[in-house]
Amino acid sequence: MAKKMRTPEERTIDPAAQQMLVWADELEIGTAFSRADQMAPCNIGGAGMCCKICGMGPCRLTKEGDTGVCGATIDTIQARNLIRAIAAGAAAHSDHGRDMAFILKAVANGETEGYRIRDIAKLRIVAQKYGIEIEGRPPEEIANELADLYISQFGQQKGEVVVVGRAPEKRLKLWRELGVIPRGIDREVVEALHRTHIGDDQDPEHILNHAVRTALADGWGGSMIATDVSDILFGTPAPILGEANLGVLKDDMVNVIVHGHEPTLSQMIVAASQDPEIIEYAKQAGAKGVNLAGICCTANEILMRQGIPAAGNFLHQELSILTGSVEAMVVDVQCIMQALVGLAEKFHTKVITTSPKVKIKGATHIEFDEKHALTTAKRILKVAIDNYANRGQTKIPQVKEKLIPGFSHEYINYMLGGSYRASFRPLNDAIRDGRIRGVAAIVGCNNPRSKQDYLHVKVTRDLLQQDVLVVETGCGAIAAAKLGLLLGEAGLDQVGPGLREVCETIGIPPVLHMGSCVDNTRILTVLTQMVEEGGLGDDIDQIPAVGLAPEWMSEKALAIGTYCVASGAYVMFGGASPVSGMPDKVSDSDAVSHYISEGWEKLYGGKLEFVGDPDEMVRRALEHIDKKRAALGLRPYNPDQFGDSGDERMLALEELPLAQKREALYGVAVEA
Ligand code: SF4
Ligand code: MSK
Repeated sequence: MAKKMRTPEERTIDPAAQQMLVWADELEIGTAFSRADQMAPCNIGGAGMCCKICGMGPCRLTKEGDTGVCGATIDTIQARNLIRAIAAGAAAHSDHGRDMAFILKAVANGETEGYRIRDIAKLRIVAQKYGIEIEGRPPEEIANELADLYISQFGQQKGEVVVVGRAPEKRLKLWRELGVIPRGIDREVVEALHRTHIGDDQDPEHILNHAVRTALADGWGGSMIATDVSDILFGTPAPILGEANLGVLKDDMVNVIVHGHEPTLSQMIVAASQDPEIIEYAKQAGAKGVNLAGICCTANEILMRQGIPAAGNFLHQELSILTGSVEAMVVDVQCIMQALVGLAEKFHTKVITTSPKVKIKGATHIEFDEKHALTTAKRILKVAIDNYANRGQTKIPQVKEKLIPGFSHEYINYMLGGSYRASFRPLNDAIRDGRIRGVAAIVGCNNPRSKQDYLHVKVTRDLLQQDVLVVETGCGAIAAAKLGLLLGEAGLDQVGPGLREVCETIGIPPVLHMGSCVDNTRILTVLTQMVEEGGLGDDIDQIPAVGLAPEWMSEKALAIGTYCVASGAYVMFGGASPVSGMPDKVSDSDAVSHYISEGWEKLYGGKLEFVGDPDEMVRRALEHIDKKRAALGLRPYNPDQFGDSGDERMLALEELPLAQKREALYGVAVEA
C-alpha cells in the first residue's frame, strides 16, 4: 500500500519551510519530512519493547508474559533502553563540556590562536563558588585553576562532582539521602553502560535510580561546565537584536552556515568573517562579503552573543541547502543529518566537518584545532568563497523575523533589579501576587514526525494567554523566534493581562530566549536563585513551574528531562513515549512509565510524562502550577485583577508606531 505523504502545510507551520518543501517536491528531492512519511516507526522498538543488548536477541516482547531469551521482562528492557539513551545524551553534553574546559586551560596558558577571556567577572564569580582564590591573581591564573578543577570532574572516581554544590541546600540533602549525587561525570556514564550489559542490573527501579545520577552528571555537571566556560571565553549573553529563518540568507553574499553545538569554532568563524582580508577575498570572488548564519544550537550560541542570524532550527538544515544559496555548511557535533552530504551533491554546497569526533563519508574534513583556530576559520571561509562561482539558481524564501535573544540568568537578575540591586525579588513577587501565574521552560528539538514548530508554538501561546512566563532554549527557542514571539510587541498582544503588565514594566518579551541545549542549566540556576530569593518555598519542587519538550527527538532531551525531574520539576514530553509499551498486549508494560511519573514524584517532587495531545499538556501544566501555588498558600490565579496598571511609560508607548516602540523598549533601532 502506498504510504500517505503529508502536504507541506501538514509537515510544518513555518511558511519558509513550506516553500522549500514545495520546491523539494518539484525537484523530486527527499527530506527528513518525506523520509518520515515513508518510514513508519517500529511500534515495538518505539515503545521500548525490543532488546538488542546481546547476541541471543534481538528480543521483541509483544505478548502478555513475554520475556527475552535471558528471561528479561518488559520493565527491565524498557528501563535499560531508557538509561542507555540518557547516558548517551549525558555523554554528548558532557563531552562538549570537557572540550570547553580543555580550551579554557589552553587559553589560560596562551596556547591558542584568536581566543581570550572575555568575561573576567564571570570567571571570578564562578571560581569563587569553588573556593578558588581570586584576589590579586591575573585572570589567566584563575582560569587555569578553574579549568583544572573542571577537567578533574570528568575522571573523578569518588566523592561528589563539585558543580552539584550550586543546587539549593535542601535539594542537595535529598540527593545525598537518595544516593544519586554523581561521583564523577564519566564514571556515571560508564556505569550506566556496565549496568545494562547482559546479566547485570535487572531491577527497573534500581536501573532508573542510576539514570537519575547519570542525568545529574549532565545537568549539574558537564552541561553547566559547558555553559560557564562558553560565557567566560565568549561573553555572558545579554539582549541583542537578531533575526531568524531562511530569509536571512543573501543572494549577493557568500552564505556560510554553521551547524551543530560547540561555540569554539563558530565564534572564530564569526571573527574571521569580519576580517578585512576575508571580506576582500569575497569581493574578489564577486560577492559583497560573507554572510554567516546558524542552524540548531550553534546558531543559538552566536545569535545570543553576536546577533548572528539563525537560518533555522533542526529541520531547516536540509531546507537551507535546498535554497541553492549556501556555499558551505560547517558542522561540528550533534544533530547533524547524514543526508546533508547527498543533498549537497545535488547543489553546490560543501559540507565541511570540523570535529575530530565527527566525519561523514563524502564530506570535506577540515579539522579544527584551537592552536590554529583563526587560521582554520579563515581557511574554511576561503573554501566557501571559492565555491561562490559554482552557485546556480537560488530560491531563498523571503521570510524572517526579528528577535531579542540573550536572556542569561545573569541578565535576568540584572534586568529585574539593575546593577546595584540585581535580584529575583520582582519575579518572585509577581508570581506571589499572581501577575505571573507560573513559569514554563519550553525546550528541545524539532521532530519530522510531528508538524514542525506547531507543538512548540501552540503550547507557548496557550501558556502565555494564561499568564505563564515562558523561557526557551534550543530549537524550541528558534521555533518561537521564527513566529515572532521573541519580540515584546509581537508577543504581548497574545499574553494574559498580568504577564503583560510585568513584561511592559520591565521591558521584556514574554518569551525569554536563554540559549542552546546545554544552557538548560541556566534554567536550573534561575530556579535555584528563585528559591534563594525566598517567598516561593525552600526547594525547586515548590516553585509553580513546569518543563516541556513538545517536539523532542534526541537522547540529550531525555537526559535534560531527567535532570530537571531530579531537580524537582514536572516535565512533559510531546510525541511518542519511548517506554509506552503496549498496554493492550502486555499488561504490566506501564510499570516504567508509572515509576518515572508517580514514583519519581514521590522521591524528587518532579515527574516525567509523555503527553501526545498539546491541549492536555497545557491543561496538566496549569493544573500543576495552580497546585504548587495553592501549596505555597498563594492566592488563586485571577486574571481579572490585572491589566489596567501598566506604568505610564508603557501606556504612552502604546500610542507610538511599532518601530518607535521597539526602539524605546530595546534601545536599538528595529525596522517595523
Ligand atoms: Fe534478549 Fe536478554 Fe539478550 Fe536482551 S539481553 S537481547 S532480552 S537475551
Ligand atoms: S540542536 S538536541 S535538535 S534542541 Fe541543540 Fe535542537 Fe534538539 Fe539538537
